[in-house]
Amino acid sequence: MAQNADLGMAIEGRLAKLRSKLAEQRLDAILITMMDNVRYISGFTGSTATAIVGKSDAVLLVDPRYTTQANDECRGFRIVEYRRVTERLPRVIAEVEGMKAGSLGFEADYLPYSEYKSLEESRRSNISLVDTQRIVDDLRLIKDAQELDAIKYAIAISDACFEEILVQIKPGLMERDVAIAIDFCMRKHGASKPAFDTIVAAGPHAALPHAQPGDRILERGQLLKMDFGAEYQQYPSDLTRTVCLGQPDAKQREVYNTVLEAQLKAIDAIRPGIAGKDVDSVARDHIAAAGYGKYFGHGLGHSLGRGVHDGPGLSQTSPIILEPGMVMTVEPGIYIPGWGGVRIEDDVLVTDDGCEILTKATKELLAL
Ligand SMILES: [Mn+2]
Repeated sequence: MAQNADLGMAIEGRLAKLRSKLAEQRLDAILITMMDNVRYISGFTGSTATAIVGKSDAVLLVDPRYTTQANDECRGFRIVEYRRVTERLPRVIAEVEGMKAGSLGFEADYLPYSEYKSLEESRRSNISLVDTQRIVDDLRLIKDAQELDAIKYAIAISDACFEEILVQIKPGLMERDVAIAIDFCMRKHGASKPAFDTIVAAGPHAALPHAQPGDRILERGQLLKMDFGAEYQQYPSDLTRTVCLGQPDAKQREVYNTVLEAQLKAIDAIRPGIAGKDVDSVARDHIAAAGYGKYFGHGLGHSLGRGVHDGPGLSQTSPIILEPGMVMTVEPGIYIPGWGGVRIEDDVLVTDDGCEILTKATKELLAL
C-alpha cells in the first residue's frame, strides 16, 4: 500500500512536533522501539522496526522482510536493513546527524535489555543515553486529521454492524455464534480485523466486565452485553451495547437507565481543561447515588488511539487533563454477580468547546 498524500503530510506534522519536544528536553535524537510509536511516527505498517529521529535525520531500521515495504511506506525516512538489530543499531546511531557527541533519548519502558546493552557501545563515541518516558505516547493522545478519519471510519463500521446484528440475535443461539457474526460483519464492512477479542455475554455471565463468549445459550428475558470494535487503517473503534432478549423487567430497566444516565452526565462534563478523574467521578457519583456504587469497579474510559487502550483516560488514577483532539471512550457499567451486567460505551472526541459523540449506534434499551 503506497503512502498517500494525507498520511505523508500527517507524518511531517508528527515529526515536527516530536522535534520540538526533543529540543525542549535537550535531546539530539530519540530511539523509538515501541511499535505503535514507530508506526505513528513513520507510517510503517509492519510488525517489527526501530526508528531513530534526530534534528534533521530520520532512520528506520528493518529486517529483510520489510525493506521494500518500508521504502514504499516511509518516504521521509532513510531505510536501513539489518540482520541483527543489536549489531546494526550502534553503528547507525553514530551516523545520525549531530550524534557524534550528542544525547540520545530512549524509551525506558520499551527498550529490550539486549538492545540497551548494544547501545552502551555507543557511549565510547561520546553519546550519552537519556531515559525518557511517554514522549511519543503523549503526542499520540492528540489526534491529527488522518488519525481521526481512520477512527471515524472504524466507528462507522462497528455502528453498522451493531444494527445488522440485531436482527440475527435470538434465544437459542450461543454467545459465540453472536461473536462470530459480529466479527464476520466487521470484516465484510472493511475492517482489517476485530480491534480486540469480541465480548458477548448473556444473563449472569454479563456480570464479568471482560467475559469471553462461550457455549452459553441465549435465553428469553436475559440481558446481552456486546463489546466489540473494528480496526481500520491501524485505528480501532470500541463499542459496547447491552440489549434485552424480550421485554426487560423493572430491575433490568432500572440498572440500564442508571448506567445510561451516568454515561450521558459524564459526556456532558467532557470539555477541554477538565481532569479525566473528574469526568470519572461524575459517572461514579451518579451510580453510587442510585445504590450501585460497589458494582462499578473499572474506570469510566480510556484513551482510544492506535492502541485500543491507548494511554491514560477517564479514571480515578489518571493524571490526564482533557485537550481538544483527544478521543476517549465513555463506558460506565454495573455488574451484579449472579444477576448480570450492563455497560454502555461510546467513543467521544474532545472539541474546542466540549465534545462530539462519534458513536452513532442507538442507546435506547432494545427489546429483541
Ligand atoms: Mn473500551
